[in-house]
Amino acid sequence: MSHQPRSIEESRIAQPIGTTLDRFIKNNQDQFAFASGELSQLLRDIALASKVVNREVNKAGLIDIMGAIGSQNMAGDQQQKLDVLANIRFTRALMKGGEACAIISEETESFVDLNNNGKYVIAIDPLDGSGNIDVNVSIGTIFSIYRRKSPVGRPIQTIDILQPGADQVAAGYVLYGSSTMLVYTTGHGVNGFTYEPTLGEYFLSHPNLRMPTEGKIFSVNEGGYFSFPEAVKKYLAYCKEQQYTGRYIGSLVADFHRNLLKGGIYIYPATAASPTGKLRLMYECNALALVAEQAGGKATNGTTRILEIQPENLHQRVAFYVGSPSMIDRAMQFNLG
Ligand code: AHM
Ligand code: MG
Repeated sequence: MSHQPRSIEESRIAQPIGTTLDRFIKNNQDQFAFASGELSQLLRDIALASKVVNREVNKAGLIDIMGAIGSQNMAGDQQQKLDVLANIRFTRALMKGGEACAIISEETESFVDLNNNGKYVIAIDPLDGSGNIDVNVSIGTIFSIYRRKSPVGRPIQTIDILQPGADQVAAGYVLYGSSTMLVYTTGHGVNGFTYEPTLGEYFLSHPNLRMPTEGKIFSVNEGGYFSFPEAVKKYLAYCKEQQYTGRYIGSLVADFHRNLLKGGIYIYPATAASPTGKLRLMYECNALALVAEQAGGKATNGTTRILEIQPENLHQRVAFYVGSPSMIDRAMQFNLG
C-alpha cells in the first residue's frame, strides 16, 4: 500500500477536533452518583461566568481609558473593581439556573441565600490574587461545590454551609494567565481545559493531570520570614540546602497551577500577623486541596489534612501546605504544625 504524502489541507482535515468542556462534562456526567444534570449545569455556569470575567480581566488596563470616553457595559456597571465585578458575574450565573441554594464568597460577609429548592452550595473566591490585577500578573477564580445536607425546599441550615472539604462534589479553578485555563475535578481525577478566545470555547488540553511525586520548587512569601514559626524557617533552610528553586507569584491559583504541572510545594504558614494563616479554608484552600489530592498531591495545615478540617465560620483562615506528595511528607517531618 502506497503512503502518498498528504496535502496540508488533507492533514488539517485528518486532525481530530478537540474536546470542548461542554462535551467533556456531558460525556462524564454519569460518573457522578447523583447525576441529574444539575451539577453539570453548575459547571457550565461557572465556565460561562469565567469567560465574561476573562474578557474583563483582559481589558483591565483599559478601564480608565474606557471610563474616560464614557463607555459602559450593557449592565451599566463598568468602573467597578474587578474582584467585585467578578463576584457579580459568578453570582448571577449561579443564580440563573436555580441549582444553587447558597453561595459563600470572599466578597460577601454572610452567605448569599438563593433558592430553597436548590441542591447545591457553592463556595467561591471570584478573583483571587487581586493585588496582581493592576500589574498584569496572573490571577484566578477558585470554586467548591457541595450538595446541601438538609431537605430541599426548606431554608438552608448551618450544616449545608459549613461542610468540610472532603464533602465537595466538585472543585476547581480558573487561571487567567498567559492563556486562560479551567481545571476541575468531580472526584474522578483532574482535567484541564484551555480557553480558545476566538471560538469562545474551553478545550480539553490537560487530560488526567497528575502532580509529579517529587519536585524542586518551593513557593512562599519569604518577606514574612521573621514571623514564621521556627519549624518553617528550618524547612526553608532545608529547601535552600537542597538548592530547590524559589518561585512565588503571589496569586495562589498561579503558584498552585505551576506546582501542579512541574512538581513543588506551596507554603503559607501561620505568621505573627495571621496566627492561623492568611488563606481562607472555605473558598481558597479546600478546592485546591481536592484538586491536589485528585492529582496525587497532598494538602495539610501542618497537622491535619485540609479536607478533614471542620469549618467553624465562612471566612476561617488556615495555614496551607500543598503540593507534591513526597515534598509534603518531607516538610511534615519538620513538624510545621
Ligand atoms: P486575596 O484573596 O486578597 O487575593 O489574597 C490571597 C492571596 C493569594 O492568592 C496569595 O497566595 C496570597 O494572598 C499572597 O499573600 P502575600 O501577599 O501575603 O504573599
Ligand atoms: Mg482570595
